Amino acid sequence: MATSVSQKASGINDISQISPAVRQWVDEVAKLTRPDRIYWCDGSAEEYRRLVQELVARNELLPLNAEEFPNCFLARSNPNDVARVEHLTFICTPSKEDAGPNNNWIDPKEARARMRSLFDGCMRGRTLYVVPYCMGPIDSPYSRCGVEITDSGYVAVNMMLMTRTGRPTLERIARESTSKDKPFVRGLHSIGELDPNRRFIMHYPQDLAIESFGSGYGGNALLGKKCHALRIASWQARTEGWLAEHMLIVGLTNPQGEKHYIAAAFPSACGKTNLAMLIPPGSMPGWKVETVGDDIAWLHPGPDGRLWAINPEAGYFGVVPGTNRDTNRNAFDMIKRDTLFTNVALTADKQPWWEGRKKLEPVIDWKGQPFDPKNGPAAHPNSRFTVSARNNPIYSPHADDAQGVPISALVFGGRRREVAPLVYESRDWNHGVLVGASVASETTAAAVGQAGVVRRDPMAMLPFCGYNFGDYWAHWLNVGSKLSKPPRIYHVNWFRRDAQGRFLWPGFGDNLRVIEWMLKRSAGTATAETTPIGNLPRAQDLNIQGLQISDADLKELLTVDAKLWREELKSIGEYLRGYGARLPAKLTEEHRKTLELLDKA
Ligand code: GTP
Ligand code: SPV
Ligand code: MN
Repeated sequence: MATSVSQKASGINDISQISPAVRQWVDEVAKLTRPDRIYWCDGSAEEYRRLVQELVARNELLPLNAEEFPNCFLARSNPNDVARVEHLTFICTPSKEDAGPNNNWIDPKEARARMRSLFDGCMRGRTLYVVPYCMGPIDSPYSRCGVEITDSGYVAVNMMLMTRTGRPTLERIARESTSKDKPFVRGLHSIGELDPNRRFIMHYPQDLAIESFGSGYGGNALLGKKCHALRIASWQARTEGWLAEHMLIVGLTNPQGEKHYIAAAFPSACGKTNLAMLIPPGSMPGWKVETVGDDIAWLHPGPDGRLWAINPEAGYFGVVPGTNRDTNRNAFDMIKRDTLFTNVALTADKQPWWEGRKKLEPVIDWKGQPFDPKNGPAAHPNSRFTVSARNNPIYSPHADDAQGVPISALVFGGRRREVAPLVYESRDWNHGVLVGASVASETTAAAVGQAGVVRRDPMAMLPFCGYNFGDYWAHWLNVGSKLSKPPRIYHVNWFRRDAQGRFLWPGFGDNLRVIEWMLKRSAGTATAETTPIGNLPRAQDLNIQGLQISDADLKELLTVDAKLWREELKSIGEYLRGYGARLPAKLTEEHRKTLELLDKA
C-alpha cells in the first residue's frame, strides 16, 4: 500500500510483510494527520537505542549520570500534563447507560467527529510512529494485540519497555488481523499542542478503538496500559467470560516450599508495585517472593475450576517517590539501569532524585528549575519510572507462561486513615464481590485533582472500567459461579493512622505477615474471629515475631468499630443504589446481610 509520505526512516524496511489491515489503517490515519514521515517500529534493541539517541539529540531525553545510572534518561513532561485526566476520559458507547454512572460518556459519532477535527493535520512536521504490541505472553491464547500510532518518540520508546513489541508480535498481528475474534486494538495518539482544553481520551469498546489527543503522559498516552488492557479489555472480557483487573500478581513460596499466587487490586499509588516486589522481613526467613505483574491482571476461569492470571504488560510504569533501599530494595536496584525517569529532580552530578531517596540533595527540580523548597517537592509526586520487567531481580520465571498462574487469593485494598481494619476475609465469593464494590480510598497524585479525599473506587477500577459498574458486578458474580475452586477474597488497609497522622502499620515487607495469615486461612491452618464485616485475625493469629509494634496499635488495627461500620454500610448502600436497575440483586442481598449482622452486634 502506497503512502504519500517517506517510509525511509523505518525500522521495518519491507512493509509488505505487514498485515494489510494494519497498513490500510496507518494509511487512513496518515491521510488525516499529515505526518512528514512514517516510522514502523520493529521492536529491536538496536531500534530502542537509536530512538532514545534521537530523543537525546532533540533534548526530549536527558542522559543521567552514566556511572551511577547506566543507560538511564530523564524526561520532563509539560507541567500541565503530569497525571491521568479522569474528567477528560470518555467511554463512547451508543447507549449512555452502557457506560454507566461510573464513566464520562459521549455519543461515539459525536466523539469521532470531535476527535477527527483535532487530529486533522496534527502531525505536520512530525514523525508518525507505528508501534505494534502484544499484551500478554506472545504465545498465550489469552493475550491480545494492538497497534498504537503516535507522534511522540517518548511514547514509542516507553511502549517498547512496557509491552512486547518486535517480530513475533508483528507475525501474530498478521495472523490474527483477519480473524473475527481477535482483531487488533487500534490506538491513535497525538500529543497535539498539550493544551488541556484540547485534551481527550476516547474509548470505543465496540470498535476496539482508542483515540487520545493532547497529553503525552502515562496512562493517557501509553495506550496499551489503562486504555487497552483495562478499559477496552474489561469490555471484551465481559463478552468472553473473563476479567480484566487493576491488580498486581505475585508468587509466594513459604518456608515449607509451598507456592501460591495472589492478585491484589489497590487504587492508583496505593501499593501494588511495592507488594508485587515485596522483600520478606529479616525475621521471616525462608520466604520467597516473585513478581508476575505490578498493575494489571487478566483473569480466566480455568478447566480445573481455579482462576488463572496473566500479566498483559512487560514492564513497569511505577511511582518513584518513596522508593529506597529500606522500603523496596528490589525496586531501587531495578531502576539503577536501563530506566526512563519522568519528572524526577536532579542532583548536582545528574543523578535522579526524589522525595524518599536517602542521601544526596536535589539541585534541579522536576520542571528543570533550580530547586527551592518554596516551590513544592523536588520530584513531582506522580513522577514515574519506566523499566522492563526483565530488570526486576525477582521477576517470576512463570510470568511468561501461556496459561498464566493459578490464583489462591484475591485482595482488595485502599488507603484509609480510619474505618478499614488491617485485614479481613469475606464470607464467600459473593460477599467478596460486595467487599470489592465497597472499596474506598484517599485520592492520590496519580490523577489530576485534589489528593487525600476519600472516594468509592470499586475494585480499584473506577477510572478504568469500560462499562457500567452494575453490569460489571453482575459479571463478577457470574465468573465466581463458574469456579469450583474460587480463591478467597480479602480486604487490606496498610494506611491506618493515629490521631497524629502516624501510620499504625509498618507496611512494605511486613505486609507479608498479613499474606501469611491469608495463605494459612486457605490451607485451613489459621484461625480468625467472625465479625459482621467478615473474618479478622486476632492479634495471636498474626505472625508478629520480630516486629516492633505496640499491643495498642495492633489492637486498633484489628478492631471493627460497629458504629463507624454502620455508617459505612449506609454510605455503601447509597452508592450502590446509584446504579439503579443495573445493580445485581445478589449484591443488594449481601449488603442487607452485612447490615443485619451489624445491627445484631
Ligand atoms: P499505580 O502505579 O499508580 O497503580 O500505583 P501502585 O498501586 O503500584 O502504588 P505503589 O506501589 O507505587 O505505591 C505508591 C506509594 O505508596 C509509594 O510512595 C509507596 O512508597 C507507598 N507505599 C506502598 N506500599 C506501602 C505500605 O505498605 N505502607 C505505606 N505506608 N506506604 C506504602
Ligand atoms: C495508575 O494511575 O493507576 C497508573 C499510572 O498505574 S498510569 O499509567 O498513568 O495510569
Ligand atoms: Mn495503576
